[in-house]
Amino acid sequence: MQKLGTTLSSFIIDEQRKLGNKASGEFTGLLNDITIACKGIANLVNMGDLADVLGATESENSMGDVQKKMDLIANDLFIDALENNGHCAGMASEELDEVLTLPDGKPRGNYLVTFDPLDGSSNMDINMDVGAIFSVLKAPKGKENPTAEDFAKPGTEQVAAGYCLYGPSSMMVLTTGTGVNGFTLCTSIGEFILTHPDMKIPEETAEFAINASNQRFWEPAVQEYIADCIQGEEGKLGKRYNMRWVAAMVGEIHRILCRGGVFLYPIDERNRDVGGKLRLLYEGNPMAMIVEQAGGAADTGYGRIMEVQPNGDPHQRVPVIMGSKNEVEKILSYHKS
Ligand code: FDP
Repeated sequence: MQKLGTTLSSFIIDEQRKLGNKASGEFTGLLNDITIACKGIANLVNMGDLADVLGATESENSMGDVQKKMDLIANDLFIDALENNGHCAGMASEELDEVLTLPDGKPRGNYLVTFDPLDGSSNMDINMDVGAIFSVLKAPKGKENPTAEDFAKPGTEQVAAGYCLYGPSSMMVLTTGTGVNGFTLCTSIGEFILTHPDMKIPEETAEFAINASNQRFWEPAVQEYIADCIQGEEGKLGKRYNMRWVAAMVGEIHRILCRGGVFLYPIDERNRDVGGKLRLLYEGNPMAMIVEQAGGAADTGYGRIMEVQPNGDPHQRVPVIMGSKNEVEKILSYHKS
């Protein structure tokens, strides 16, 4: 007889049970809300043009990115799943200018959630990988409407982080601070099933991911490292490298979790004033927690991403270098020298 395996809900309940009578079930409920949003998004992403979700809108987000139709739909699905069940006290989304206050009368929970509801959305219209990234923080006690200041916590204070990859299959990858586990969506029963227990990033790699078209804008340390990778066996690093660029951070990090590698979105001349391209709260911190929990490293080039002190702007950006531990350390040695 075919077995169903461990579902994401039963896995989380089991994890919480290990905490004994300290667990109220609220955290389990919160992760369940996020899972429901991701299932809703997976369904529409899979339907593509049949669900009329491709193409751009006329609006831009606070960073000046043109919003895709599916950016807004995914954002609404996250909000809808999180604002009604009393597990969450406030949200911050890459697609919203300000942090979101729950409507009056809705029950408040003990957690704050930040999310990028559709990461890599420029892949949406070409039927390539996209994803959702989320991070969970503790909400301030007794505060009806948390503000941006309450979200300004370093990544070390996250209680959970995860992403959902919408690729050939949809996968939820989650950490609650005790390792990383991956679940594949079984579309016939509508459940995420544990398929990748205790994911670990190999420490060594010879694969890098960077948008090479930005090469002339990078800092000297990154220019030098990539030039040495391209030199292969003849270069200082003494081995042949491979390159990949999915153009969706979720896809890059998933590949790195599966077979190792490094992903770089460094600071460059054009984004130096704003601190980089990727967002600390929606991308940097959650992915750094996942990568570190899987045995990798995540750094800005100048320090651990999860120790960056947020400045209170929910859209703060950060340079990103993450993946296989020994390779990240190698890149950091270029920064030091
Ligand atoms: P996107 O703007 O399409 O949402 O979130 C930023 C991000 O994608 C990352 O997911 C991705 O790795 C990167 O930007 C792609 O950047 P390029 O436009 O430089 O390819």
